[in-house]
Amino acid sequence: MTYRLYYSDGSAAMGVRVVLEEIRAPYELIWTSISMDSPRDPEVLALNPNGWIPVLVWEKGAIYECGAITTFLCDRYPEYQLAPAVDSTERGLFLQWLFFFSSSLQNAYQMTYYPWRFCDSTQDEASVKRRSITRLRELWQVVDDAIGENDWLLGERFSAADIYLFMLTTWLSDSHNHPSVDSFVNVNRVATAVMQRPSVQLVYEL
Ligand SMILES: N[C@@H](CCC(=O)N[C@@H](CS)C(=O)NCC(=O)O)C(=O)O
Repeated sequence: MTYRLYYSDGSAAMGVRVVLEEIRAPYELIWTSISMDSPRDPEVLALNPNGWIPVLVWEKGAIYECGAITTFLCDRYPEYQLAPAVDSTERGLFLQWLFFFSSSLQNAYQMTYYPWRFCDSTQDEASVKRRSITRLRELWQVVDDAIGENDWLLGERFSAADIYLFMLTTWLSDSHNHPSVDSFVNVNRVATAVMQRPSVQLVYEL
């Protein structure tokens, strides 16, 4: 079967696409606008009422949430070893980072990009934005400290959590006053290593 991925450049769908490339699964991209100037695609809204991408369609339905799709695909294709097996020691750590990325880091990014969604009045937007930029720095520091001298997030083995980490580093933006990825040397080292993978080179056109 061919997966269908609702997709836009620069979005969280890119990480899922890298995973699809890694597992060599056939897929079709459904280009979707996430511009603030256009309404959300009714097709996406029907599958994800939040209007967010990625959404992955497979033979038995559709899934949204980047971390869930990533885990789903890794588990379906264990031969590619992108996630530790359910009963392995590193499984907990793998899930920990995926959940942390989607619940904390991604949320901090959302607050910096769309501050108006997180306050009642336009006067408060600047404050939300300032605080969330600080939060972004704090959260990346947690990741940086946890990596320490390890090669990857899980220590010695590469996993899809590193792909997710790489994707999140690409969202750091000077124009939003985000910290630079260079401020987090361990994160930067892992992201640079992920960047060498052919799947990432293809999806990110590096
Ligand atoms: N928690 C969701 C967040 C997805 C998300 O924020 N997607 C963005 C693109 S990176 C989006 O679709 N934005 C459109 C909007 O917020 O209206 C996930 O991990 O899949």
